[in-house]
Amino acid sequence: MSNNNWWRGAVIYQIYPRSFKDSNNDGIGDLPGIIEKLDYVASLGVDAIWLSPFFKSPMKDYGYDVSDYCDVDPMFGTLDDFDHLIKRAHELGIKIILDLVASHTSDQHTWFLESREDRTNDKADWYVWADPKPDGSPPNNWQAFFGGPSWSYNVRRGQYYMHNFLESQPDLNMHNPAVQDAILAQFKFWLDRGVDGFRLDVANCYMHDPLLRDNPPVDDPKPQFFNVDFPTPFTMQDHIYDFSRPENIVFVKRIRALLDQYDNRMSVAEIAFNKDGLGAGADYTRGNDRFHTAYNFSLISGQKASASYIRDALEAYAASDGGWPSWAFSNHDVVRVATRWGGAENTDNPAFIKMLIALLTSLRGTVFLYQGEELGLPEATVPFEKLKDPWGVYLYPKWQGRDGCRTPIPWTNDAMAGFTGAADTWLPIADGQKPLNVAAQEKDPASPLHFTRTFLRWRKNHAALVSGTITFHDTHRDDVLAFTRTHDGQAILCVFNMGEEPVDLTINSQPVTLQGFEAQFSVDGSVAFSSNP
Ligand code: TEU
Ligand code: CA
Repeated sequence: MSNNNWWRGAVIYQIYPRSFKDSNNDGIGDLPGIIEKLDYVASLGVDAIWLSPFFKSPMKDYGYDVSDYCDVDPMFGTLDDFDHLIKRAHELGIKIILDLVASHTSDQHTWFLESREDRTNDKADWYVWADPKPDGSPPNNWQAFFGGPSWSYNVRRGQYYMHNFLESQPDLNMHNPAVQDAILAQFKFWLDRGVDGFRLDVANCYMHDPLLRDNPPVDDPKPQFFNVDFPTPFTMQDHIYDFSRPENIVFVKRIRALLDQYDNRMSVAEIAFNKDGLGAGADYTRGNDRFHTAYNFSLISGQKASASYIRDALEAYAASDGGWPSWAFSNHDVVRVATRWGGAENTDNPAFIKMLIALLTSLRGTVFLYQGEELGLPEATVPFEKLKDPWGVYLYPKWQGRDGCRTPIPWTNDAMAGFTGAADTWLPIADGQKPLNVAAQEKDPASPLHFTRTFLRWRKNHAALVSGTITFHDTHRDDVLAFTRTHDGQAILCVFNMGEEPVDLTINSQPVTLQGFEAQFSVDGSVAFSSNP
């Protein structure tokens, strides 16, 4: 049966393959490990899986530096393993979305190895090359997100190449139509293999400013990311790329046209570092010929659970002329929501965790649940000697980087948490996460894991929660969020108490009583579901 809109209101489970399940005891998760756990994923009631990159890679950015888009890195398995994975997932009714990192490649990709040879080879302008200034310094003042200049010198060509991230992640020159064609061919490889869609890594970084203009200086050295004072005297993005560069949208339309040649495929764009924040991605999703949806950053950057914050983010996006929204509280780049919003007091309060799961999956949009979020895993603390994320190593101790959300999933209470038979893992198993292991939660009917299953099943039977409209209500307090979702005459009042004290209030002239951290759903004036019955 054809359902081109399956992704609207879908719950998509993000798997970070290195840390999900290790099948061959080398301490690193892999595709056969994911296959072993597909029944578990299906049991949650999610619709699809977003797989973070498993392509061939020197792993300088843990897979976001691809050296061959059309092969599986041996660390993760083989193409055969991938075929088994997708076949089994489809049997279980789960779609598979791949993470395509098209803005840059690894410096070990054959395209780059060829491009850097000289100034005249076939791929000479597949990357962003520029001559030094007369004094030998980089062509302009652009700064890389992961620190230092965006330019690295290559002796063979006597030129600099541009990279938004690591020196080992050279930026493709997407202004070159041959490069666009080559990237589209990589998409096609996976579409033909049956994948259901793509998450497009930094899709707004595809096009740089061809005039290579300097970025303006930062007026006052204000924090730029993660409330960390990012050490650069220049704004990083202004002229590197522009969120609505006409050439970028032209390329986006080519990607969409390719997807539209297949049935039921979707695209979700990561529009990162977007200065207009709340309206993230509108330009990229407007109409029917751009991306299907864009991953909204508003709720993964907030520092506490706040009704006004969440409402503002959803209303601001709705007021933009963007397409269907996508929301997440956690991913492999940010502090896990249990810690970020829970703080020291509530991180491990199951009632708080359940309320968050209900809240995320009740928002109007497609929602992304990050592995371990269904368990309520807190952020791990990884000691400096064990940090892997180059960004964290660079900014430590101001910021410990992205490893705290990337530690292995605790499946059991065994020494190695049932993740691996090896004596050591690529990132340590977090002690603080172990008590929340899957086996323990399976035994506890009151666990966040059981709640996730129960709620997602209930949600599926209530179309208003999947695809209904959303209307917010004034609660006059920042710890209570309330909205109604409506579809086909069915209206569900959804109320979330984000504080630990019980509350009594009137919403839409209906009296509502909530326990601490309760998520409550009412149909026709009576409570139909509660996270804290
Ligand atoms: O992320 C882009 C990126 O750096 C942001 O997600 C950033 O972490 C966020 O805006 C902070 O608020 C993507 C991948 O998700 C990331 O893992 C890669 O390192 C990066 O691209 C480079 O490919
Ligand atoms: Ca392994």
